[in-house]
Amino acid sequence: MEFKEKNVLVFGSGISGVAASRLLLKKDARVILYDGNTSLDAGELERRVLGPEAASDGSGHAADGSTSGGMGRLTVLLGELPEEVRKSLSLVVMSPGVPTDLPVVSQMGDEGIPIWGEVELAHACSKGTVLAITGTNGKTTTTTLLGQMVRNDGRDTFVVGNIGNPYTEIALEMMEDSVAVAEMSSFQLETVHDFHPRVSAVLNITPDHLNRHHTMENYIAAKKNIFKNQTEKDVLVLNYEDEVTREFARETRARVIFFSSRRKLPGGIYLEDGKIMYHVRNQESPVEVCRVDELQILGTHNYENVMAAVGMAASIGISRQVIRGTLLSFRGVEHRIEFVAEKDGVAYYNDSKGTNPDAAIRGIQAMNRPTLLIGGGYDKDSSYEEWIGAFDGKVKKLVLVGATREKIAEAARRLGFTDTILADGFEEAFDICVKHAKEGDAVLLSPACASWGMFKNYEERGDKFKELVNHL
Ligand code: UMA
Repeated sequence: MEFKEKNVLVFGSGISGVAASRLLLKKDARVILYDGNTSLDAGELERRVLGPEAASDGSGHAADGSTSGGMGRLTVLLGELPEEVRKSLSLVVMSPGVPTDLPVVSQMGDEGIPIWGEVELAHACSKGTVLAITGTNGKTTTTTLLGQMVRNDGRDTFVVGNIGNPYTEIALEMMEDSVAVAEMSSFQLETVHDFHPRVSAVLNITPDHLNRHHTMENYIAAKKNIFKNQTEKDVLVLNYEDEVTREFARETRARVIFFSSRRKLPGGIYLEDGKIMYHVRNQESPVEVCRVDELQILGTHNYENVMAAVGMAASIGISRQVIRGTLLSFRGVEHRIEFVAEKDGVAYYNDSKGTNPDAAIRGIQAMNRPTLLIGGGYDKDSSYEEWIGAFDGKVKKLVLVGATREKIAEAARRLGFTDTILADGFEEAFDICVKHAKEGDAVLLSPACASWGMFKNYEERGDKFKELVNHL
């Protein structure tokens, strides 16, 4: 698409919207950066897009609400979207967090205005190879690990997407030989059209974000967009042990590489006797990639992430030596079952990235001490029974915060778990844990809920937890 002199609405002014606006201005589009939140500061947003030097006047933006950054033209709009603006649009670029079924979005769609996600815009404007990863859990670990493999192979590497680096921020820097390793959320995949990864992976699918997608079918349909444009020349890496992802093999044109943590897979990657094995199709015998006791990350879910990254890296010709070397030096991801410190014999673990029950199950499974668990947060319409069922006698006290605290306490009561305490805030929850913890115990932040409503994101929540631990 030609963007020059076109009116493009960028919906949402978070990091995706700001990066998308900058890209579009460089393409000489007329950008309307729009956000429903009227308490935002339009001048500040303008400065974020254009940089402090380019801001038009002391108050932030020009009288007509628009400014020129010496590239295209930027207007910042907050609140209701005026009809005359809507009618002038050639394209809408959605931030991932903005629901696509908002009435104004449906209306624009009905009026024939193309609705693209921020990822679609990045893809349309960039060159090079894309390796894309999705799944309910493990995306960030797999993306980080694969990014390191690609970088260690000496390639021009960009790690982008849901991991926290908007793809549009670097899209114009990508050259023919560049590689983007992209973590893709269901929100981002909902609004792609021509997005076409050379290699993709779906790690697992369990219920998440149902308040946004409404049904499991919609959630799965969004995830499937990762491979919808892949052809026979591409590769799709799938978890054989997940009933949903296993079936995707029937629906794709791409060459499938399966991985399994439970069985030997001819032509696939699998875990056998504590070793990760890769049986490259058409080769007589499998090769050993590494022993799991050589890795610095723990747990079957992590071995699955490793297998997915191995399959993806091998598919673009990264050597066994580079893959193995990267695996052995990989130390995992911050906020994911991260050991913080031991104080007075109590071990503190930050699993703030446990933002849904399934991820939090992995958090509690990794504990090998009696645990005081901090849970609760934003309500995504999840059900918590399975998570509570996975406590397995390890949880001494469940300290709950946030919008979901009563709902979780009620679910726990139904399952016969009554050692719950409702805290009025995050610090209070932490203090309660410290007070009740005894030598030999663990305190685990693994909330099974998003942080929204209490924190900006899970990183801020995890950082707060670490700060409190370090102040003890
Ligand atoms: N907004 C509206 N109207 C709405 C909803 C939101 O105007 O109805 C506005 C808000 O007022 C706000 C802006 O949209 O100003 C926020 O946009 P956003 O939520 O898309 O946030 P970004 O800062 O652009 O971050 C997004 C991802 N956020 C979400 O998907 C919620 C980040 O993923 C991602 O790292 C970033 O793009 C770069 O790609 C975070 C996340 O929580 C980590 N992801 C979810 C998850 O992992 O579970 C999917």
